[in-house]
Amino acid sequence: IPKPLKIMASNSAFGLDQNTVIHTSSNATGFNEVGQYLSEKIKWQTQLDIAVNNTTNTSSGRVIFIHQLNDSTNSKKEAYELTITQDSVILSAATAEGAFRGVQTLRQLIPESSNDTLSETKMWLISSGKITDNPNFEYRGAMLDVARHFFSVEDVKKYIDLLAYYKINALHLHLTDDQGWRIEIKSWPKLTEIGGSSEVGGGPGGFYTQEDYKDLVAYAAKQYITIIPEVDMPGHTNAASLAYPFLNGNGKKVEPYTGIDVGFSTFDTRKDTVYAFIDDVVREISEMTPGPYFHAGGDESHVTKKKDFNYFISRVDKIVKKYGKRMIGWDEIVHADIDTTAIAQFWSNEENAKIAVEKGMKVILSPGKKAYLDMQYDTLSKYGLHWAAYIPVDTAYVWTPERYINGINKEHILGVEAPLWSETISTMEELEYLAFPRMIGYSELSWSTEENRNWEDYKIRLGNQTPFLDRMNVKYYPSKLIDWKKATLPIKPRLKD
Ligand code: NAG
Repeated sequence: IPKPLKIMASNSAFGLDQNTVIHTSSNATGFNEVGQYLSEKIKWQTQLDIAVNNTTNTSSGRVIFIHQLNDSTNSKKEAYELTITQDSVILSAATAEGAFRGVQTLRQLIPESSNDTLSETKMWLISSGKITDNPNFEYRGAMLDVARHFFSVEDVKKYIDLLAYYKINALHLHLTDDQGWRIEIKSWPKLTEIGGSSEVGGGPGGFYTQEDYKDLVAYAAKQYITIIPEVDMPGHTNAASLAYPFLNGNGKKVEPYTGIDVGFSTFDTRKDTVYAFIDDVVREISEMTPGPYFHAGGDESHVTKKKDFNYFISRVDKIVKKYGKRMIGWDEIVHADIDTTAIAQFWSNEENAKIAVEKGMKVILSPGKKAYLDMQYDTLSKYGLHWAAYIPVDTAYVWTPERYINGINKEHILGVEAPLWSETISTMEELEYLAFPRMIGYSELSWSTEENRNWEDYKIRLGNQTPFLDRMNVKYYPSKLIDWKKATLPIKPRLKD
């Protein structure tokens, strides 16, 4: 999972054992790192120590080649080809990013246990054949709300590791909301000093220092995941206004907020000082963010007058552009006068999504009824909300992004993103319960083509994810729709090997 574009199975197997070596294209950027990464993951999964580019050792062992395709006409960024025979595994890609995606496929092909009858040493048999793969959508995202409840750097890193395994390439961090401001801004220190120390339910909150944030960005980048920072405005801004009351535009005295209502706060959209503040925030965050996007929120500004909202969004769009980023906003932003390079993230209003497309903007699909990870699975679900729908594992998977909204087709869609809002969850275990297994289905919805997706086939492959999820110590929701294929051998969680 996600299902590759083309699979041709053949009738033998490659034996992965302690004599196997990994060879990478020496002069291609990033390929050696991908080889090292594969070696670490093989060790984590099998305990085998596989050498990378160790030329002294080649004659005895079978080889995994990771090499760069020289064919510059076929330079699709994330495409790869995997050819497995009895003697070798050849993973080829035009970029290290493509090779990295291919490595995830290879990891999934390594069986859970070794076949010790064939050889004196332990050997893992990888079925032979050829896989040709390329994603259906270029943007395959997950969103995590670290504002309603704060999640530590370690928690987010574990989520990144899990997302990478399923070829997700964008992690959108919802960094600010009414209940908390989670990112250090050096020029406005009270944002985190005051705005960072609360959360839903009155807990202690928390925030990322700039060093923490850079650490997360770098950690994600190594797994070819782009971090998309979100500062939600002009609504959802109580925590910022609590720190700096001049920002507040709703006329009431700013009080700390730890409930779960939405739509009651707003920035003052008419003051230049507010835009000077936003300029600093966008600049500091953009300087730490190598990715091309800045998410400016824009949802549920219920107490901001429409005219003021539109004026605000178009001014923020210009600030975002000034710092070299492309603006993403929730679908409400489409009414403002903004550059058509801005991207609308559809979540609830189909008319807004259609307006985006008429204006020539691209959309990211995050339909609340299908892709909101914070929706309960059913009435008995321990965590989550259900304002949009109950979303069982099959409902989450069975829909077609290209045909979800009339008139919005493949060419209008940048990709799919699954948001996880955190009003009802505060621990990693709770996060995992809502995100898994549904997130795995969203990865297939955004990577695999419609012809390659089928619930009956998917649900078997999902059941086969159990050993990986168990080894990662993921507390997934054990939906009765799935036959969870527990490993026959007890798996000790090896989180930090
Ligand atoms: C919406 C809000 C969000 C909230 C979520 C809960 C968007 C774009 N906005 O009301 O702040 O956490 O639903 O499902 O989703």
